[in-house]
Amino acid sequence: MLTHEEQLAEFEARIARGEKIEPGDWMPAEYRRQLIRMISQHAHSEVVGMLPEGAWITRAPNLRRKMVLISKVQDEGGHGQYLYHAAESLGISREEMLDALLEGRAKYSSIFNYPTLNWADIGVIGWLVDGAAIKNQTMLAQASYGPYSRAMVRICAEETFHHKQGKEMVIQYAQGTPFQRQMVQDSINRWWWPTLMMFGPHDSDSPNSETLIKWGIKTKTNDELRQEFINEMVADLTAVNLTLPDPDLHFDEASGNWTTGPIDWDEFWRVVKGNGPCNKERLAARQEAHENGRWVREAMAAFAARSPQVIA
Ligand code: FAQ
Repeated sequence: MLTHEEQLAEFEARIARGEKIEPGDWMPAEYRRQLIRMISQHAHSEVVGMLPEGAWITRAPNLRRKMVLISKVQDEGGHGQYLYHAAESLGISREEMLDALLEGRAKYSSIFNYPTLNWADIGVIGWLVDGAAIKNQTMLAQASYGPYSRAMVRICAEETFHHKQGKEMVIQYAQGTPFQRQMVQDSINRWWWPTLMMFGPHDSDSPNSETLIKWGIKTKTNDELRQEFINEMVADLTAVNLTLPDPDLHFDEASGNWTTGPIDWDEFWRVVKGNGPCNKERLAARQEAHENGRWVREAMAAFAARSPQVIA
């Protein structure tokens, strides 16, 4: 029988060797807690993330755009499913996670509390928001917890398609009519700062990063990922003659990085704490969807009770 210290040493040695930790394996309680926290927040983000884009399905300008958007929104729902399953493998139930979301106790990504005000927002979400999500999730595909890392591999493949369709739209509108150009620039102006906030607080204000990095859940910090994203996006957006809403943005020769002005962390925390532009609307939409699906859950439960062998 190993002592706790010996189990911990063996667990950390496995992570150092690059082995995946699987659901039945021994793991410290704090590793399990961190993963449940992060994966459930991530699952909620995917599901709530369907709302801002879903609002434009009926207003898509043509059939091709409508089909792509429906398929993207459906993918996000599927990502939520993979992630809820990954979290369930750690011993939390789907009901517990959904109750926390529906009662307003759970966090989900700040970005989805902003409104989609024009059609170009759909392209900008694809290029910027999915771009930021992919940057983070490509890292998480290396996470030490097997079910999370495998879910990320699959999700990243689909997010890459989302990213490309967004990029195609933004480039087309940036080179389009004066109205299209103005529409896409307005969208960039509104989404740029909230997208940078998606990466989370600066490293000095990120209480979870140290533990996540120690146990191989994250391999890069919030600021490292944000900087990589900024460097790529400034180059890409300026190449299509779009501007960024930051008078302090400049290239720093010494570090080789694009440096932004200060991020408005008061706004970030307001949004995270439930007081962003759309928090109440998003929560109400999820509550309504949950209520409308009650009969499906009840029918499934009744069917399972009558025909357990079919369900098995
Ligand atoms: N929003 O100590 P840290 C997507 C919270 S998926 C809200 O730095 P950590 C797909 C954080 O939870 C996008 N809360 O935290 C899509 C913590 O609070 P807690 C979602 C935030 O975990 C695209 C506190 O602040 N992706 O977009 C945010 O080390 C298009 C202190 O922060 C993921 O969830 C935030 N932005 O780093 C769908 C990826 N940032 O829990 C539809 C997985 C921080 O202690 C359309 N998650 N907080 O009470 C992660 O990588 C990390 O959890 C971070 C935060 C990077 C989000």
